[in-house]
Amino acid sequence: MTDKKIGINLTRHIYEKQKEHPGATGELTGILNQLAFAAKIVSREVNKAGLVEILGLTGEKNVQGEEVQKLDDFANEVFLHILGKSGHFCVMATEEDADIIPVPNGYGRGHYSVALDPLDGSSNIDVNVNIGTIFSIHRRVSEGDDGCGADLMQPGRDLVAAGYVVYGSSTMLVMSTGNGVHGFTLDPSVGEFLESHTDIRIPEKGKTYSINEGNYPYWSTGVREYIDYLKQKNPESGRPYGARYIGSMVADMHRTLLKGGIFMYPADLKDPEKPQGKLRLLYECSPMAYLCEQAGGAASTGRGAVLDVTPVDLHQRVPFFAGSVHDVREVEEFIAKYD
Ligand code: AFP
Repeated sequence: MTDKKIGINLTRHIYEKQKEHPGATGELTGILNQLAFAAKIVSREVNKAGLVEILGLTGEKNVQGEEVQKLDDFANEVFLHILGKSGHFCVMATEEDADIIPVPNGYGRGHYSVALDPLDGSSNIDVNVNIGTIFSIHRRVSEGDDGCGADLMQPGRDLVAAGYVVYGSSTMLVMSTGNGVHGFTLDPSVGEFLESHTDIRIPEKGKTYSINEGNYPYWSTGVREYIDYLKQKNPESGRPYGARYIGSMVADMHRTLLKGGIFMYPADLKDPEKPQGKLRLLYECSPMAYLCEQAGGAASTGRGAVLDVTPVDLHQRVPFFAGSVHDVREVEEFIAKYD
């Protein structure tokens, strides 16, 4: 029998990567297994969402002031329950909770912190469009028993692992532990994530741009000039670019990782309360930036690498431009020139 016939599951992949690091304790393997387990539970619920009483709103708003969907709530509970009791973490944070989340008593504290967007793109749930989970894992920096905010508020450059799960035409887990980016597709018949995309590399230059163009009047001159430029006819440089925008970061970034191009959520003047755009640093931009760099791409705030931003707030937002190196450098040039 060959690996090709049976497939390599996530556990074996992580185990084999771990063997390349003689000092590894196996804790990261345990973490990724628990994340995969939680993702399977959420995937199961997402797949039958139209059939059971789980579509729609809970009637509450989250810390971001956004309407909470029932599935949002469910995914948040599942991830916190499973990760909180895994013994691997000292503290957690999610998009749904204003403050850091302590690990429940009686389950031990581990050497890592985790920040999560349990169900990103949730406004797409009710219309059966792809949604996802994003996770980022840092090694704890505090001492003592319980972890604290400092364990979470670390630059993306110091991540030890990050990834996402996309609940789409199939459920896929895409992650990196600093050795490239690898994708695993859930085989529901055996209940395992099987390696399907080894060492994902972003093409150096893309053909598509991905942005909510309805925000055009609210962007800076540099961003507007860049988007106008992408739409000009210039076959030698591959323009005009095609446009693709799902409005679900995981799905838009998944396409960008596999096919290249650029995904953007710039700063805009639409909402004075969100002058830095919409996307959150800790559990959206940092982990996606980590994956981009690991796949040979780039991720920028428009003025520097996202991974170099030191967080000052748990739910901080940053402008985000990510994907093919050529395209990210080009938007940076426009921003430097016009803004
Ligand atoms: P929701 O979770 O409210 O659907 O927001 C999704 C998201 O955070 C991210 O996944 C998208 O890329 C982005 O917002 C879409 O925002 P716009 O609707 O403003 O384009």
